[in-house]
Amino acid sequence: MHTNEDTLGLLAQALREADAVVVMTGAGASAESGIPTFRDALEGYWSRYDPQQLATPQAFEADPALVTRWYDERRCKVLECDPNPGHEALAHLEELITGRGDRFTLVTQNVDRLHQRAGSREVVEVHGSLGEWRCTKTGQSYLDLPVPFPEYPPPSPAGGLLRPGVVWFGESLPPAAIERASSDSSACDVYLAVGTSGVVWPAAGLVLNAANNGALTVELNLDDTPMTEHFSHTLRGTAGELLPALLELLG
Ligand code: BV8
Repeated sequence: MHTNEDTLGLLAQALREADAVVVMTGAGASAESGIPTFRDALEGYWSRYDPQQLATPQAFEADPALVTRWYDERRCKVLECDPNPGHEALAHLEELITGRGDRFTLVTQNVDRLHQRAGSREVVEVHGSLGEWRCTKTGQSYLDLPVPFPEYPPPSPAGGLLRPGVVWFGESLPPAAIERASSDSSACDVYLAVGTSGVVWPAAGLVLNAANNGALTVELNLDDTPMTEHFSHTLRGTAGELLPALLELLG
């Protein structure tokens, strides 16, 4: 059984030698920024809802006001939060790897844009973003609209409604994003998953692409997940502590 220290040393060495690196993040990467993880019991008024039920086209169809209010409140919350040391460490890791001419891809299931605010440049958002809203009538995308919306559901300038630019359960992932995530995961030497419960597909399955390519696969999480068995190594602890420690080792 490897200790965190052993695994950090092994991971740092593999990162020094890697030609291509993929990091996959989930809600746990943003937990230390104060953003509740996707499956943490929703807070306050929202605690009566199951996020998996709210994050669906059916819920939006049934009650667009409720669903758009939930997303707008999350959008406001995210804008009040800041990237944490884990986000910053991943931005530094990207600089290190790309600065020496090797490939780095950050695939995120998160919709909070904190990676970009921490300085990460190559971010593949496989589940969309709270910052983007789309007209239900024209499909037109609107970015960074004033917060909060004055009413729910927010009307779109084209006469339809605005829906959040996230991928709901039952919706396909943005083709370009999942294509990029799949091909980069299949071609990497190191695959590091940070703070994801590994229950949402197809994102959860990307580690299999990396493992099939003989990559070193590491799962950074507080606990085991249904995908733990597919990783060659695990780091157990918080992203905010372990990622800076990794960057420390990389100098
Ligand atoms: C699709 C946007 C075609 C919205 C989200 C194959 C098998 C089984 C089911 C399926 C399958 N293929 C498709 C499905 C159906 C479904 C699915 O996966 N269902 C599962 C849940 C049973 N998938 C889909 O519908 C996808 N679409 O495949 O289209 C299709 C369609 C229908 C049928 C077949 C095929 C679309 C999925 C996208 C859904 N949208 N988000 C929104 O945000 O509201 S997913 C949502 O969950 C968030 O994006 C979130 O990021 C994501 C995953 O959750 P996590 O990020 O992992 O967060 P979670 O809270 O779960 O866990 C946090 C983790 O962090 C924990 O492990 C915790 O221990 C750890 N942690 C906490 N603190 C820290 C920490 N770690 C480190 N440090 C810390 N400090």
